[in-house]
Amino acid sequence: MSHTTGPTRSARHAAPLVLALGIALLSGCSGDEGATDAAASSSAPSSSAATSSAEASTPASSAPASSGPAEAESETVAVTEGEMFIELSEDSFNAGTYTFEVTNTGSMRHDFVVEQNGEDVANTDVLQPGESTTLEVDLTPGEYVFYCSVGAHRAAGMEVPVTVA
Ligand SMILES: [Cu+2]
Repeated sequence: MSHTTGPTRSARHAAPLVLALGIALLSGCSGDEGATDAAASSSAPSSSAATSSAEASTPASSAPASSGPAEAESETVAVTEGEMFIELSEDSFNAGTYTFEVTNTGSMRHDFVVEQNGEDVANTDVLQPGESTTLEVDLTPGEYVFYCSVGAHRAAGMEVPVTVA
């Protein structure tokens, strides 16, 4: 009878080195200038809720890729539609809840449809020229296409492929 020896437990427990990278990208707010960075005692981004108020719709144009997941909050994305394009104020999407503010700036009717992995998951009503509306969508990781379903607009260019990380 063979008898195996008991497993030796090598409980290595290396304490993870936590690097607190406080990258505060303060895009210039309109109005109050000359606000110096008061990096006084804001440390420890622990599990407590980082309350960032001010749901200001600041379309940060081409912001650098933010490293690391931010807090899960609803984000507002401006969607501008016209003949024959769809323009987004955001070009990088992480999983979470988004509020799309869709504005039809064209002279034709357009709508806004969110397609995930080939299936429509949300859409607005058809917007008349000059109309706007909002659409709240929970984005999960995957491949999306934002498009207009009116006529042959999608084939004419009204589609934007989006990858949600
Ligand atoms: Cu359209």
